[in-house]
Amino acid sequence: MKLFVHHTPELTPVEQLPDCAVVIDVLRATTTIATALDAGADSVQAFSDINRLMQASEAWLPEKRLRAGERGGEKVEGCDLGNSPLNFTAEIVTNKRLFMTTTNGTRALERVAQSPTVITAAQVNCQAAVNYLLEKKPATVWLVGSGWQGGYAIEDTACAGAIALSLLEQGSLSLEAITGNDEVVGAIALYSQWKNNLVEMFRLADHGQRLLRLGCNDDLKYCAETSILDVLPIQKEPGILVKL
Ligand code: 3SL
Repeated sequence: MKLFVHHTPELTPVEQLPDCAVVIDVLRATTTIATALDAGADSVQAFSDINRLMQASEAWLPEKRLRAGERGGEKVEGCDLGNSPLNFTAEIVTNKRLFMTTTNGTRALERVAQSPTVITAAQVNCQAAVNYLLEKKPATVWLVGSGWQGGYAIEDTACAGAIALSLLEQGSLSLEAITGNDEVVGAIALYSQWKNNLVEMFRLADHGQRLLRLGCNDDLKYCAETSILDVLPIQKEPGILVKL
């Protein structure tokens, strides 16, 4: 297994695809996706464009769908929910399809949607992603961060590092054997430095600061919890994720 870390959708190569793409948006899209599927949502359909989301969701009965929209950290008008994972409770999401658009995470999903396998990871379900990779052993794995509007997001790279480090430790693999690009080594170093204080790192992060200004302190704490959910979102057809 060779790992490649790509910090943002924009830095992700366009002329090739991996055997398995792992899309990461710790703050907060892939945390929300894991939380919603764990809580009993039927599926998550991701859109980068709000108009396409509104159109596609019209075909579903209102009682079977939820529209979740976020731009700039805030809920999009006309949607049922924003992107705070804490709002995706069993009471609200059970048996519903979630139609979701976010600033960056859904764009990252779109970027690798044609890969043979696409899964999503965040700190909250990091171990589930590691278990899947250790079991399936895809030859090439891209850990794709969502970033923020084309820029780097430190929390996504730290999560990529958490996955890479767990693969090394639990798969008895050597760093040399799994490293596909320099970013993998950097991600492991970053996670190793902050793994005991991820919340503090999130509070320093650009997007963490943005969320704090919006009053989302509890979201940061929740998003920093490691492997509390044993759920793996996997793409069953382009743009549609279900629980494995
Ligand atoms: O950009 C995204 O995909 C979102 O996760 C951003 S936010 O955390 O909802 O603000």
